[in-house]
Amino acid sequence: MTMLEPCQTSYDLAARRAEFPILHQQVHGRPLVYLDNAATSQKPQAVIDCLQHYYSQDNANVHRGVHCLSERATAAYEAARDRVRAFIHADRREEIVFVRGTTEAINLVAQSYLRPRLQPDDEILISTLEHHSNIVPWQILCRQTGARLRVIEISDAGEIDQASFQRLLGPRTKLLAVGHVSNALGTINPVAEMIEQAHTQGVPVLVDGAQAVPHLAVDVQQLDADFYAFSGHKVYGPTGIGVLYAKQALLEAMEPYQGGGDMISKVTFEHTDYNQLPYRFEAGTPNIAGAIGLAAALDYVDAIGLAAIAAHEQQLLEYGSDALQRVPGLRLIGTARQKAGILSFVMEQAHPHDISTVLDQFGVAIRAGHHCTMPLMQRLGLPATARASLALYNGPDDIDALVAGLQQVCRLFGDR
Ligand code: C6P
Repeated sequence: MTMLEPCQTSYDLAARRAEFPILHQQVHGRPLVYLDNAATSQKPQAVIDCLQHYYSQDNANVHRGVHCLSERATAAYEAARDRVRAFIHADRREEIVFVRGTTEAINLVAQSYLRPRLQPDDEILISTLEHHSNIVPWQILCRQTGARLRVIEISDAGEIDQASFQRLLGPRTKLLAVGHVSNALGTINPVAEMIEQAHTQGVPVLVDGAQAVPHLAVDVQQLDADFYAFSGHKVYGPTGIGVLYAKQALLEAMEPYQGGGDMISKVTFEHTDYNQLPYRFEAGTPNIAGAIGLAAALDYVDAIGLAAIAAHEQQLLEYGSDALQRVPGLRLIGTARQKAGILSFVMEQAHPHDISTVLDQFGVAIRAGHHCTMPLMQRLGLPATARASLALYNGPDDIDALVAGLQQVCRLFGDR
């Protein structure tokens, strides 16, 4: 197979890579090629420095102390909330709830918003593409309330079947919960149109934005999303921090599902008055450093610009799709017209886990498995896929290294 020409771009890839210290190492004697960004992305020096500064200069609990460190920590934590608000274009800081990640955000909506509003035979609508984090919380809720989970079909290319959506959206639907970008296939779903459609029937919408926020500019007001969830660690921030955006009127009408410190304004043994928004939903000491680190990550992304990042990644996605399709026996899984950041594939010669093991010997990190989308894999008739997922520091040379590793898979497991 001939190597492809690197794609032409004015994007300063070398500068970007220089900002990520972890990338500058060898794995099994080869330069690390990190293509597992959908699982978690690497952290730029700016985020690492921010965390180090926080822990070495400002660390204290928030909203509690009147001493200097506590005031500094509180100011930085609340500034992080403002940063997130601006990043996703929310109207108000009260609409930004810090959580552990996308999973916790969805569970919060399930238990605090939807549970008290569900009757037996009500319906929750999701799609076949969903991550387990956008399936299981609704299943738990269905078991708790007698409601039913309805699932929108997809095409073989991995696009949501809009006719199926129209059919299933009805008077019993109490929530539509849909991913913005599929983690397993990379499909960008037409969430704005789906939200508009759902709203015509008075159905609120939760968008799982875990795989969208690192790749697309998100404007929650333009989308008119009722709830939007994402994780810090996929957008170059720390693990253990994430965001639930929710329209203020919805948050106002919700009961907290976790009780404890910080979410109260007054407690007696008889009664508790809850704190104002958004603290009502942030029980216990939050991940202060995580929130501050997330703000640094969003600053970093904004400084480069999501438009530039998206253009670079799209070019790379095309380059990667072309290159992979030339590998004998390889089939791309997920060929939607609108995609972001994901190259999922299977090979006739080898199981995805074997592919991943061989690639690791080449220093190439990908993910193999069901990607926490077992029902989707079942729909596609596959036990697993191999998945290369892109970030702003990947380049054509990373794809070339991936392809070189796959050629070794062909040699080891036999060409067709
Ligand atoms: N997907 C992947 O390798 P947490 O774990 O809460 O940060 O994110 C969960 C989650 C929810 N929705 C989508 C679309 C996701 O992709 C993920 C995380 C990772 O694809 C780990 S399974």
